[in-house]
Amino acid sequence: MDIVVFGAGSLGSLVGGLLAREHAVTLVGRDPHVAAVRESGLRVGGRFDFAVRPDATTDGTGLAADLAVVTVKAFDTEAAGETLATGAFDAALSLQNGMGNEEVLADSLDCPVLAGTATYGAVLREPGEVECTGRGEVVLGPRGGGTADVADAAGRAFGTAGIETTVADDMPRRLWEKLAVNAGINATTALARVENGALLDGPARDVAADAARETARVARDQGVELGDDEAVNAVERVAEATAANTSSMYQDVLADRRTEVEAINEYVVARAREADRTVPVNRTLTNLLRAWENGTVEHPQ
Ligand code: KPL
Repeated sequence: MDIVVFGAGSLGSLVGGLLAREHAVTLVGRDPHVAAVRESGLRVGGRFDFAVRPDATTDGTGLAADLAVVTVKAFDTEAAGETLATGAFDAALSLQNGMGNEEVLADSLDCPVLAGTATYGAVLREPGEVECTGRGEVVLGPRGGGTADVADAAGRAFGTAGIETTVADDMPRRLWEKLAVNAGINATTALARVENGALLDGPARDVAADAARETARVARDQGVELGDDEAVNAVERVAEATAANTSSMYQDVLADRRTEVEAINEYVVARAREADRTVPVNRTLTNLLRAWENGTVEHPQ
């Protein structure tokens, strides 16, 4: 399959590297990473140990492929959709944190857009080198009905590349469960400056569990059946599988970059407000991250 991976950050580089073992992959990202991949290939270390030579470019316009896998930060989704719309794809798949990314992509793209979640741990160690810090899984499926064959084909492409993949027909619930995982893990690890495994015991554990429980309650307000215990168990499962990982939000804080708090904890706060529900833990996490961004990041919004 011809696959474009749009967003060569940590997760995009890991997924792109794994896919490149079986498929013709083009990574779209930024220099100096793209320049290093073009010159010497992409090394995938940590839980894997191999090197591949995918195509790599900083210019995502006018590309064509069977599948576009979108791995950019949630706040860059609209721009990604507009750039991908200048090319031609049979299908697109969002593998991003936060909610509503598929809808944003579908506004720009003519092809079917699949929803997806990924719980692999990944850290870009240096240009041209990504480390897999935890084997998780990819879950993907149609956003609504009607694209099951497209989802099956994408699932097969991921599966043959050795990526643990489930094709699901209940993506709204899966996306809320992943939101609960990110609401629990990302802001907590970023603020406490700890790796994901620190949430398995110790003082930050309750913060993560409470943020996940609040998210599950808001999911139920939205008509999605996600139990409190399911959400907390999902946080624990992912924290265990990615114990050695620096969460993507902690990586952002370490690099003084804008975080995805708006698409994660702040999204939970906004949906809760609509249902007259208070979510104090998500609100506190949001406010602390926002305060840090306002004092550190040049243009947080
Ligand atoms: O999605 C992640 C992230 O860091 O953004 C997890 C799965 C929590 C891995 O750290």
